[in-house]
Amino acid sequence: MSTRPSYYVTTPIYYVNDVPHIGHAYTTLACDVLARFKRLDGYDVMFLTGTDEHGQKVEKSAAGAGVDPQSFCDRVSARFQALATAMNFSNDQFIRTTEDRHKRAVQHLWQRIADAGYIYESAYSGWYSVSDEAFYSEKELTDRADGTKVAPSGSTVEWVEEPSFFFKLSAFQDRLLELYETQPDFVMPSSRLNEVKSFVRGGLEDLSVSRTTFTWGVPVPGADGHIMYVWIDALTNYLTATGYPDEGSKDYRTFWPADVHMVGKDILRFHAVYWPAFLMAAGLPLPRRVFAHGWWTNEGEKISKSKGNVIDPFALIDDFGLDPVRYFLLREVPFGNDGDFSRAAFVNRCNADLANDLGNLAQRTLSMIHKNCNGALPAPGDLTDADRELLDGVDGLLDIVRPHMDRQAFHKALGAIWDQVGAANTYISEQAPWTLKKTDAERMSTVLYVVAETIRQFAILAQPVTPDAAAALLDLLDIDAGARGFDALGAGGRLAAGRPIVKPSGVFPRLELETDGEKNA
Ligand code: ME8
Repeated sequence: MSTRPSYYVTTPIYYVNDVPHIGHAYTTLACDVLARFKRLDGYDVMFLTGTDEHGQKVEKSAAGAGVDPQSFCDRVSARFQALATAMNFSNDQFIRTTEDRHKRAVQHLWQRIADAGYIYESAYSGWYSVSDEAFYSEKELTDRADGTKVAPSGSTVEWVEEPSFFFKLSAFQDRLLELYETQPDFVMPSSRLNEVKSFVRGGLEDLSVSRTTFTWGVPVPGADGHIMYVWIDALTNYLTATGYPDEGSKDYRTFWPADVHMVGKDILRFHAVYWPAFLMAAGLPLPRRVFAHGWWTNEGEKISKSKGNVIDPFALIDDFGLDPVRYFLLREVPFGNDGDFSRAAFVNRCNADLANDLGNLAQRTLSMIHKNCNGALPAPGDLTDADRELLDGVDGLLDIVRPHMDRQAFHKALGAIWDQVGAANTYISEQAPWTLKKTDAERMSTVLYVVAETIRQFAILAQPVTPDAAAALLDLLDIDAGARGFDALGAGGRLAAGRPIVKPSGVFPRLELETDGEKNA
C-alpha cells in the first residue's frame, strides 16, 4: 500500500434526464480542483464522477424520447463524459449506475441493511415527486391555486399507494444528531449543518425504499416486482467505485471512507441524513464531510429548461476559453453561497485578474528578460528588504492556501494567491526595471529574477484551477515536469539562473464581451 496520505472526493452522479449545464460543470470543477490540489500536495487521490441512470424520472425521459432506457442512458451519459473532457476534469473514474459492478454493490448493501434488521415490508401511501425522486410529507407541501400540491423545490407531487419496503430511518435520529454534534464539519458550510440538524430534530419517518410501479432500476434481492428506490441505488455509487463489496480491495482500503462528498444544496438531505443512516445500518464507516454549495442563477434568473436560459458550458468554453471559465466559477462567488452568472462580470473578472494582473506581469517580466538579459534568466545580486518581503510573502502562500482548500474555500485560496500577484505588481511598478535598465543593469537583473521567481510559484499554485495556462507559464520558465509539485514551492525550489527564457506569448488573452458572434477563444 502507498505510504502517501489518501484523499477521496466525489461529485453527485448526474441524472441522465437532462444534458449537462453549468451547474453540473461547477460541482465537478470544484472536485477537480480539490483533486488536483491534493495530488500536487503529495496525496494519493481518487476523484469520482458519473451518471445516475435509474429511476422513474429517467424511465419517463427515455419514453418521451422514444428510445429504450439503456440507449437513452448511453447517449446522455456520453454527453457528461464529453463535458469532463471539455472541462479538463481529471476524474480517476466515471461510474454509471447501470454497470454490473454497481448493481452487485447495491444489492449487497441492501442485504446487509436487511440482515441487520433495518428493512421491513409494508405499504406506502403518500406524496412523491418524480422530478426530485423524493417523498414529501403533507406539511412540507404548499397548495397551488388549481388545487395541486408542490414540493419545496417547486416540483409537482403525485399521490402514490403501493406495496413497499421501508428503511427504519426513525431509529437513527439520535445517532445522527450525535454525529452532527461530535463531527460538526460533517456538513459544511455551517449554515447548512443547522438546516440538517433542525430537519432531523423535527423527527424522522421511516423511508420507503422500494417501488413496484416501474421497472427501470435494481431489483430488490429476493422480492419479485420490487425495484430499489433510486437514492439507495445512487448513493451507493460512492462505495462501488472503491471496489465494495470487496472490502479487502486495495481501493476500498485506501479510499473508504470518502473525504468529501461535494453536492449542491438541493440534495443535501439525501447525503447528510439518509446516506449516513444507511451506512450506520450497514455498519460501514461514514464519509468525513458533505459540502453543499450554492446555486447559480443566470443574469438574476433561476436557470431552467423552460425559461430557455440554461448556460451551456461547451458554448462558454468555446466563447472564452477553458481556463477563464474555470477561474471565474471558483473566484467570483464565495463557495457555498448562491451566485449569479453574468457575462459582463465574467469578462471583468477574467480581464482584471488573469489578463492584467498575472498575464501582464508574466508577459512584461519575461519579455524584458528575453530582450535585456540575452534570453536567459539572470543571477540575482544582493537582495533588498523589498525583494525579501515579496519573496517571503510568496514563499508563505501554501501555508495560507492549504487550510482554505481543506475547507473548500476556493475563493479565499485564490484571493490569497492573487493578493500576492498584486504585491508583485506593486513591487515591479515601484522597482521600475525599465528605468533601471538605463541606470543600474545589475539591479534590474535582480528585480527581474525576483519577479520571475514569484511567477514560478504563482504558476505552480494556479495549476489546480487553470491547468493549461499554468503549464504554459511553467513551460516559459523551462520548469521540468518533476519540479511542478508543491514540494517545489518556497525557497528550496528557487529558479536556477541561466535557464533559457524564450520570447513569451500571451498566456491569458484579454476577453471581449461577445458582440455579433465574435469569438474570444
Ligand atoms: O440530483 N447551480 O442529479 P442532478 C449549481 N442524480 N449547481 C447545480 C445547478 C445550479 N443551477 N444545477 C445543478 C441528482 N447543479 C442526483 C444525484 S448523487 C448520489 C445523485 C448541480 O442531475 C448540483 O451539484 O439533478 C446539484 O446537486 C446537482 O447538479 C444535481 O444534479
